Amino acid sequence: MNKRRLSKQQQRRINEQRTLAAGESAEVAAAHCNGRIISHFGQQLDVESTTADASENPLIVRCHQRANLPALVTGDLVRWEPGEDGSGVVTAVAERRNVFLRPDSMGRDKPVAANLDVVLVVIACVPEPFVNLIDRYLVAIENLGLRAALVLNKTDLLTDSQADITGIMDLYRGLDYPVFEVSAKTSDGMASLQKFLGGLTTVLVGQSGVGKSSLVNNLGGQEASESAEVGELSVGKDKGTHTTTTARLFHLPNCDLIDSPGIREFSLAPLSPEQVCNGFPELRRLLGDCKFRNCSHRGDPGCALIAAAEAGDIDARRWSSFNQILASNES
Ligand SMILES: Nc1nc2c(ncn2[C@@H]2O[C@H](COP(=O)(O)OP(=O)(O)OP(=O)(O)O)[C@@H](O)[C@H]2O)c(=O)[nH]1
Ligand SMILES: [Mg+2]
Ligand SMILES: [Zn+2]
Repeated sequence: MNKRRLSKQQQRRINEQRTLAAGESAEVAAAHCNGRIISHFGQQLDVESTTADASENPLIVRCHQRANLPALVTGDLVRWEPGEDGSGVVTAVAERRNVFLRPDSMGRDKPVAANLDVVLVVIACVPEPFVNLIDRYLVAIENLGLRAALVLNKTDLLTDSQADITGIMDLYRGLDYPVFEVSAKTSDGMASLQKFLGGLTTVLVGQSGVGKSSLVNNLGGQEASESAEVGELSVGKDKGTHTTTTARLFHLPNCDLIDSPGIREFSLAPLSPEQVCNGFPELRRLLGDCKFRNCSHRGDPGCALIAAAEAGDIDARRWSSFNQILASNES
């Protein structure tokens, strides 16, 4: 036997790699796909078949992925083949339209979900929200070219002493982010959130315990075929208990939602001063006005950003988180 002749299987693999290496547009590559990743568990993936009748009766197959593929995430469009034991194998992935990344505990960027229309940053009256955490999310989202929206959940728990929380929401409204104030418990405000999400694929992100999974369940309604697991806050500490452990895509009557595991900290991967500016729309528009093109915005003469902040044109909370993020990138 001629050893240099490729087996059919090898030939097919090479063809697949060629398809990917050619850098096809997402549409063309996606046309070759027959599945979408709806969840992943370590080395295994749950792939939903997107071929005929799948919307009527979705076929979900537990798959492995070929070793030559990059790390796949929920929302990825893939090509898969049935295996011998009822499981399947993912053989190719479509070019991603976009991907939401966040750093792991070692500071390395890890993909969370792909092919998104919106990243919904969820905060709640409990656990207490921080402008700085919201801003770090927004900087990451803006720099990935994704669209951000904000939800304040648990408004049923809002007390008179928490007026600053509604002030925070007004701050982001003033910056033109879509902002919603809701209660997944009482359904207050949910109708306008549902309308906004219509027809879109959205990933929900935010601290553990803010109610991301509860929002998914509320939006899924009574007839939802499956629900996301919800966990109580820790007793005495009002902190989330990391109930959701993997990003999972839910098909809801009018939209697709990806529930993601909550986090305690969101530290950004290293960014240049320009990238940090990019994450603040009210500062981004001043960028060209600094005296020096390579202005660090940290005390350089003729800095348009500092001038605007000193003139009171930039909200003090935002200016403080901008400087914190710049400082964290200097070390
Ligand atoms: N009072 C009130 N409690 C809520 C609301 N939404 C969620 N909760 C409660 O908040 C707790 C946490 O909810 P989850 O939905 O598990 O929060 P999560 O953001 O998915 O948390 P992780 O999966 O750990 O990231 C649960 O006890 C929920 O019942 C709300 O609108 N009002
Ligand atoms: Mg959850
Ligand atoms: Zn400057």
